[in-house]
Amino acid sequence: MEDAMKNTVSLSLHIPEPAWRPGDPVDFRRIKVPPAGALPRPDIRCASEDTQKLAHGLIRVLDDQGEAVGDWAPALAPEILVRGLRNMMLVRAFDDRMYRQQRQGKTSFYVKCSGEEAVAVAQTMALDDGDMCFPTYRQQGALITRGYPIVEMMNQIYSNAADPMLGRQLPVMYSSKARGFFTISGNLGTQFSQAVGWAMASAYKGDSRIAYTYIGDGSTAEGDFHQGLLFASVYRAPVLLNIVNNQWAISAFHGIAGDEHATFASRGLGYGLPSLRVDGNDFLAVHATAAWAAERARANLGATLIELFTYRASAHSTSDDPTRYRSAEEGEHWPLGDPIERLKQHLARIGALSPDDAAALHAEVVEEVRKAGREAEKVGVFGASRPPLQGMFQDVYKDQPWHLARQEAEVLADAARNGNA
Ligand SMILES: Cc1ncc(C[n+]2csc(CCOP(=O)(O)OP(=O)(O)O)c2C)c(N)n1
Ligand SMILES: [Mg+2]
Repeated sequence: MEDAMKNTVSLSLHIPEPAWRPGDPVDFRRIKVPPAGALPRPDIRCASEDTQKLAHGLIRVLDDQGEAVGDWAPALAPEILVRGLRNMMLVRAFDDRMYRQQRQGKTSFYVKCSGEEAVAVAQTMALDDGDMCFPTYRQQGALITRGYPIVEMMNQIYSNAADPMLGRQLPVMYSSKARGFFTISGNLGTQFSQAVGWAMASAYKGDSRIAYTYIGDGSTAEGDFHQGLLFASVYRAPVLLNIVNNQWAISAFHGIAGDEHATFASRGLGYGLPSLRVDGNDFLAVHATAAWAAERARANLGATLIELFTYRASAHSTSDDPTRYRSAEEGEHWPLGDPIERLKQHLARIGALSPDDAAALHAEVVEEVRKAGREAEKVGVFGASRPPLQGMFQDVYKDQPWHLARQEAEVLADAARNGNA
């Protein structure tokens, strides 16, 4: 009897590994890219289980020729699409410049969102300005789309005397109450449950504003993600819950966060949430699905989980060298293309923007970024100028506690003695 219960094979642990490492050939054939327009757009009153195919498939609107096809194709005016293109171009030009500035020692740290611009830009354009964004460090596109001055972002990146965060945040961790952009936190995942809490409060107060939030593929492995989904489902919180699956979490590939057997979007089905998996490099698909989820939230139908399937085209941050863990050719082989090039192709096809006009638009945003850069650099770059010393004591507590008041007085007296005030 005892023998019969013994294992006949020795156990082995499965540790997910990426299909290739630097030096290996790149082969993205495992990624199934369904034709654009193939998936239906259900009624917003649909149940979670009606979205099974949408959670396991991939919603796409733009086909290979740049034509918008299928039920999800949004009826957007060409001017709005051109504005979307401009916003994405501006984000990319901003990222490129700030990355270079870090290499020149003008800031300590920078994070690009190259290849993922459609995610924040298209969604923010699909929502109302009063809706509250709970971003990660890769959604600078939301802030730029809402018209926050890029020179203010640069002042923060340079940690200079005009830094709107007064030196209390990392360079890229922006915050803007006026633009409905919740303070970015370095503690991954926290914004997910905070967004759900904010959305619950909005509903509890009978307000009309909804929330939208983002989490990276790697960060879905944090408990905050699951807590967020549960509360959002139980209380039908009016919130868009986005997973940005850019395939990498620094050097860890998506499989280690658990998408080898089921898509990230399908996590939502277990919580009874309608769930969509979307081509994140397709501006029209991102816009259309966000608008659908927003309509559900505004009709008191609750939260939607959206996986935005995309590719992190650049390094994780200026502190990272991706050639050490992924093939340098990966980006060229990415099967879903580039969001800016795809929207440009569509605009040319519908006769809304010629390639020459697109080139002029690009030159215009590069100049806009350069001008803002000059203005910020006049105030000072990292090390040459700094936020006021008192800044670190401000806005930390509503009423300053006695011990901080004492520390502030000591620091200021010390600075005055040393001529650093
Ligand atoms: C709680 C926590 N754990 C770990 C880190 C370190 N860290 C910073 S970014 C990052 C990778 C996140 O990857 P992902 O969630 O996929 O987002 P992406 O950077 O790809 O946008 C890690 C592990 C952190 N900041 N916070
Ligand atoms: Mg990631």
